[in-house]
Amino acid sequence: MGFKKDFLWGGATAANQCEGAIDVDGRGLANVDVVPLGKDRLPIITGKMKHLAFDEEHFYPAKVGIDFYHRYKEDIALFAEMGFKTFRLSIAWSRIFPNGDETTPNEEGLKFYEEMFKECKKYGIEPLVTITHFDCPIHLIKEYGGWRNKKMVEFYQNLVTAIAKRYKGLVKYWLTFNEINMILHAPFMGAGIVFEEGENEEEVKYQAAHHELVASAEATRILHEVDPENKVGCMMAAGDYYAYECKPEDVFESMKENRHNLSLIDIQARGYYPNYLLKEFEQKGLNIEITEEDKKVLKAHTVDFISFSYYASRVARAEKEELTAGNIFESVKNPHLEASEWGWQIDPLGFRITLNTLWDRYQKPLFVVENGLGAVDTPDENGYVADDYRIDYMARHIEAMRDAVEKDGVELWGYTSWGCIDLVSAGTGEMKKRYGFIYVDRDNEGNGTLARSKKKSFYWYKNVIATNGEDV
Ligand code: P53
Repeated sequence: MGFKKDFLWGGATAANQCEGAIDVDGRGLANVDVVPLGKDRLPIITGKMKHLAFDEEHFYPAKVGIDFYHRYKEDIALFAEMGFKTFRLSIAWSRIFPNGDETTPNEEGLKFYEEMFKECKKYGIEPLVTITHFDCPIHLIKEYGGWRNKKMVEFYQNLVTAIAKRYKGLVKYWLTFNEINMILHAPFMGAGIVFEEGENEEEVKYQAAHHELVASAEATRILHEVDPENKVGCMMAAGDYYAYECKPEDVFESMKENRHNLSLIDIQARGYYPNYLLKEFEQKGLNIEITEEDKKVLKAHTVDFISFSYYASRVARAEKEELTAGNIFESVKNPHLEASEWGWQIDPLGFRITLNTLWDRYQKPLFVVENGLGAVDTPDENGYVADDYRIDYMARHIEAMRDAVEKDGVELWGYTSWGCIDLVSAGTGEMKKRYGFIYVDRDNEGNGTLARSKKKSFYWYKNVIATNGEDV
């Protein structure tokens, strides 16, 4: 027996990477709107370069995205044709609270997602909702400094209360923060953080992370209170670190890297700070404010399930050299693996290993909410994309996932592949780094008709779902 009968197959997106329509129906400006394509993107998303408004010299892919805001009905119909059981999307905070600190939500924003959820339900598709996927209203960054400020917890609770009440009965599966550990790598994207000259960046990041952790626990409380049927998950960018060699120094390094990556999930899953992290704060002299009340909240409202993205495994080595290129997550190159065109190391067995690590560590149900291959697609003269490379990547990963379930006994609720329809890359802002089963006619510079067409993988994934992952 492989996947359970009601396994949730589907695909995943995020508001800022597909919706566009950033200034309609009362939506406020968000951090993710003003991150441009090009060489300034990395310093901006990592909080090193302050950039909180549009200018003439950059191109801003989020302005239009793939125009999902206006085309979601057509797109959801295509997802339904593939047989999706679930669709992961995120709510743009600034559609609901344009500035973030209002007390009354924007009705047009609430209405938009309500319609979208109803559209999903029409086809029997269960929405899987990320409350925050790298977005933060710009006003909250300018006025409060983003998640470095504890007031954010309150604003986030207002958001959660509004959507929990409004979408009761329409949405059952919720994720609090997308890739919460991304805050340690790309803090502007993860937490609206822009560093000030000379400040202790690690302290700022962990303080912001602490606020998100408390907010996540409060969200779990609210969602459970509003509807005991709600299932609330955390979400991390996963991928185990291997030791480069079997020498103890490399093994120790890999243990440290894995802990670094898992630390915030340890807290969301278990309800308390792990000793190794508290010791690290102490040794580095990081002064993180954690109140007794915070500790109670964290303890009382742990998550129901663990969700994660998996694209690649990583390697740790005591002597650091030969880092892979173009990644937010730095890793030593693994000589045994091939990499994608963007340098992400392809490792299906690593997926099985990571699934086992998370299951063994937390003993909570898992949900794979991102996986896939970012690649350049070249349509033929008829506009058709024969993406065998993507099919190959996904087939091998789905097989590895099946082994984790069937042979290792991992409890897994579902699988949503990343960017089921082509969308803007979070890391690079490119359109040409595509993940979809559905091709979108748009290029890096914004040329194209935005028309949708089915790739070869569309038909392949349809069959995967129809056979419940048996025939890949
Ligand atoms: P892109 C880096 C490493 C792992 C996951 O990424 C990451 C990133 C950010 O680049 O993000 C997740 O688009 C994220 C999605 C993102 C996806 O991975 O850079 O949750 O928003 O699009 C793929 O190829």
